Amino acid sequence: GTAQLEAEFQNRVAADQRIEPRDWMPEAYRTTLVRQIAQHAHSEIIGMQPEGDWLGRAPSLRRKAILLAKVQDEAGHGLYLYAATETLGVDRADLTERLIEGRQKYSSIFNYPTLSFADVGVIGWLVDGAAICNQVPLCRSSYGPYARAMVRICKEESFHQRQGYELLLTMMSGTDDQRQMVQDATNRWWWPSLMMFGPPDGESPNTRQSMAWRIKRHTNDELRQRFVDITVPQAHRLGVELPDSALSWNPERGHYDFSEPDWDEFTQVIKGYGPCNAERISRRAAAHRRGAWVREAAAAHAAKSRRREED
Ligand code: FAQ
Repeated sequence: GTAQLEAEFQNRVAADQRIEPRDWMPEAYRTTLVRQIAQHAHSEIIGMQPEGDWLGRAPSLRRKAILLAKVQDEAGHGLYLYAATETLGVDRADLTERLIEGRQKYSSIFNYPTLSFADVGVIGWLVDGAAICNQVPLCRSSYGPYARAMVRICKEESFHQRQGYELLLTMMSGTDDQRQMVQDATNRWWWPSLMMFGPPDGESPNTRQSMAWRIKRHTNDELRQRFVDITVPQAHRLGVELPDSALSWNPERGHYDFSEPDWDEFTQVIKGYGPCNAERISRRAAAHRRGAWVREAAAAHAAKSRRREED
């Protein structure tokens, strides 16, 4: 009966064995995976917009080639992640509808504007840096297709982080104006980057169950702390200041202390009232409508090929 299936499932998860698409799984496990993986996929696709805005204004051919490769990687990540959700019995077109109608979320971070080319560097450094902290443990997530997708994604995110940091090192050895641009971008992206890890543990309704199922391996606050500890020395090396006067090494804890982000702002942004939410979704919706004929043509072609094979 179900109780026995449930017990076998829990034992496999506890033994760190992977759950695969055809295995029995509790309905709530499936629903949680669809929620998290779809949200992750949407984030990758919406996340192409802030940096994509600079493709036509990159300062050199080299910078443009690097940025183009990064933005294309993000499209690829979205595709693997949509494919992973489809193994759970949902349809990608339906997930896109849910995103456009505001019934599914995407990461809060992509609702802020990119005001200068320094933002491209800071997104690579901080946003991809945060994404790596959050995603490396997901390579050991209990659901096989998600964990395997994360392996390649994390390798590409490392390249993204490095290109951002290298761009910032270059700008920091340039003019005073360039250094000022980097500082300004850092000031604007620091707090939203900390919010990427989700609400504080005490206000995170999903963490406990997701950890019991080994979908998540660490709490939101643990990963946020890890990110701060990794990033502070990188800021020193760059010569930029992180905009938090409370940031200091705590020898007793063996970690940096830091201030709380503005959680009211976070709530507003995930409810749809951030600076760029409306623009991000309306562009996504327009691209989806413009692509309708491609999807129809591809479906017609697939149907025709199937009929030919049957004949
Ligand atoms: N934004 O109970 P929890 C990238 C929602 S990286 C929006 O703690 P959970 C790479 C949460 O969904 C970005 N919503 O939830 C890139 C839940 O609402 P729901 C994508 C957020 O799932 C870089 C509610 O708050 N990465 O794209 C956020 O246990 C540069 C309560 O929260 C991932 O998606 C937020 N920041 O933990 C691309 C990683 N935080 O769904 C381009 C995978 C929380 O019940 C350029 N996801 N919420 O309505 C995860 O690790 C987890 O889902 C968390 C949230 C940690 C994000």
